[in-house]
Amino acid sequence: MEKMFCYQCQETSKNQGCTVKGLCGKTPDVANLQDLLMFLCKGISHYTVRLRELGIEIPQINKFITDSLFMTITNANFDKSRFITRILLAYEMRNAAEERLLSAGGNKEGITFEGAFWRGDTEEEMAEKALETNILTTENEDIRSLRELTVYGLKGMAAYAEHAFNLGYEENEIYGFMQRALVDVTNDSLNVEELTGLVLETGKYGVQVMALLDKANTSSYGNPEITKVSLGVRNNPGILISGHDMKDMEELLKQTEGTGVDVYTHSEMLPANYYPAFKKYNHFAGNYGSSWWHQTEDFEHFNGVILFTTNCIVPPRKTSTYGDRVYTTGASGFEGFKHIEDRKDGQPKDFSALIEHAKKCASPTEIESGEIIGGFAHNQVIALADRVVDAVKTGAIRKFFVMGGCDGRMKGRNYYTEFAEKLPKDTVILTAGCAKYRYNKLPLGEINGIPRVLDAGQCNDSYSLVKIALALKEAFGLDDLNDLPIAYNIAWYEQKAVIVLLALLSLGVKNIHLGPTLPAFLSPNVVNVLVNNFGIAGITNVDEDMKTLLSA
Ligand code: SF4
Ligand code: SF3
Repeated sequence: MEKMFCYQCQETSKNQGCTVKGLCGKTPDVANLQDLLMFLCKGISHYTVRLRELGIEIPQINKFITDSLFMTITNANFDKSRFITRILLAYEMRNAAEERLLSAGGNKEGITFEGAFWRGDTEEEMAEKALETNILTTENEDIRSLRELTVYGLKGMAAYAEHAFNLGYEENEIYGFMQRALVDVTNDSLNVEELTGLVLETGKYGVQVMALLDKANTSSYGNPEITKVSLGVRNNPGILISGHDMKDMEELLKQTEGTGVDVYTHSEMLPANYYPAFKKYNHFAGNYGSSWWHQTEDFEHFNGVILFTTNCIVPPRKTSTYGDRVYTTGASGFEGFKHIEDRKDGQPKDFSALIEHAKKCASPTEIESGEIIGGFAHNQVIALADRVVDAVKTGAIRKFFVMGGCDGRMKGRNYYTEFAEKLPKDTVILTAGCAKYRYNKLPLGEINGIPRVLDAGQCNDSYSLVKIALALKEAFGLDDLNDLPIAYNIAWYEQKAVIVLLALLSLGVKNIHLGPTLPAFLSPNVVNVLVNNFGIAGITNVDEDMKTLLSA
């Protein structure tokens, strides 16, 4: 028997599955503990779904399940001890849900899913159960594929729900869906058609959660605005913040003000530079380095302290010198990195240890200079709508290319750099997510003052791209989003990209090209469903895809 099985990300071994150790660095024990945590979350959901029928919400459980899903996202958390603690907590949550159900007059008849009652306290028992219950035990590959597609969508959804929660925004309807879907993926009576429906429904809630997060971000920090972000360095010591969480960003900026420590963003935190509430801080120094997987180089040169608020963590190399300068918080974790505890009683997180640490560090070594421009989220682009529509009507802009999503290590991802370079000069790239680092520093120029790369923000800001597309549809008086001069050439890596993809499908977007490889968790039949109903396609080579996408 395999030591583990995981095929949730684009870099999965041989594009089939990691069975010995994760290519991401996830060890089999952590992989199995993550599987077990998912198994228990499904078990807890069997009770909460019934509780909800009685009108009862348990906020602590909603939060627990959301956080647990998020923690199992690729590259978020590698810390075995955190998963063991969480599994022990899951038993308590499950007991609490069961007791509440019975005391409210509900019943648990018919709950046969083992995760709703299994308990094993030793690590060995946990590992064994995880292997006995992991995804390979669903034998039918199409059912397995649709179940996992749903669960990965839920993981992405959970990430966005947690960021919104941190800003004081939540919707019980979203938690309700997540938990119902966790139950549905354990239901052996659901057939391929019904599960396909569940996948699409997941996309619908994906739109809802991204709208919620957009509201949370923009109400808290203002609408992103066009901003030139510095890529160089200053002379003070610095803290480099990575991940996606804006509440952490806010608290870090407040707590570092006047300390002589500058704050820089890395990878997916770059869009924090576009928010008015953050731009006002003089010690917010810009962006340092590139997308997540460059961290092994970037962190080495940064010299200061690094804070991970979420994925994507890469285990440091044996020869690296920065491990003791890295901190995690929230859903992220890594054995050997220090962890900053969650907020308690409405108080901010305490970043003082990190700030004191940073003061003792050397200032960052310059690895590049200059600026990049971003901040083209929906509000800003819609404010420019007249110019954009004019440019399309006069033919100055022939087509938009949505090239959002994730970056990754695979060599073939040079495709996206080459694609951006070869795009005709009368085309504009719309982007969100860390995929942009493949081309956002290229001199691609402008069209009538409109940059040829419009960065809307983080992966969750793909919602902005949808809002932009809807506004353009209206401006052009079209009935169908697919009649717009927009082509989709999206890169994926982890599960947030899965929820973004499902959200686009649920909005009726067709003919999305997805690369650099199609997900290993899509069975051939499921791929066929996606091809036949949505025109989904993989990528081939730059010239051919360019021809296809330009003529579509
Ligand atoms: Fe493998 Fe990706 Fe799973 Fe890591 S997250 S174990 S690389 S499939
Ligand atoms: Fe990137 Fe991890 Fe997906 Fe948020 S930071 S897009 S890969």
